[in-house]
Amino acid sequence: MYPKLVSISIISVMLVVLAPVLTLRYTVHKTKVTYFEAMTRCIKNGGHLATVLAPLQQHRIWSAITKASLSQESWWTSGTDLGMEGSWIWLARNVPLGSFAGYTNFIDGEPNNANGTEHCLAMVGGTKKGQWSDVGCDTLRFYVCEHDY
Ligand SMILES: [Ca+2]
Repeated sequence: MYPKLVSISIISVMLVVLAPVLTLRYTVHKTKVTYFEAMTRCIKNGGHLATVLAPLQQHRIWSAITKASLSQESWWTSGTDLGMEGSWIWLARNVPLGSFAGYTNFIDGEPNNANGTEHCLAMVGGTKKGQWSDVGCDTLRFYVCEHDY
């Protein structure tokens, strides 16, 4: 390929990947609900349960949580492997975890599907500072929605 074409291709790919990252805003909700209730509530609010494709999204979401002084809590995202054990997707966007440059942010030893009942992905607060774990979908947690501007 010609250098110009290569540059244009690279810029196009970056825009496709980055545009959704940069044009989302996040809302944090301090009501404890199940994964599916969180998903439903975000949609009712005109958004989606949060998807964390890239480090920048993780940073922006955890900043919003920290700013709200809620970094000790744990938070629903849209990650789940409920459809097929070990095959994680961001359900709200229907894309696999790691779609962006292989990025994931699990706590060491997670996901561990403890007791065979952990199929939904939460950001864990406190010392884990927003890293991810699989947890039971019926457990009650705060949640983060994302909205297009
Ligand atoms: Ca786990």
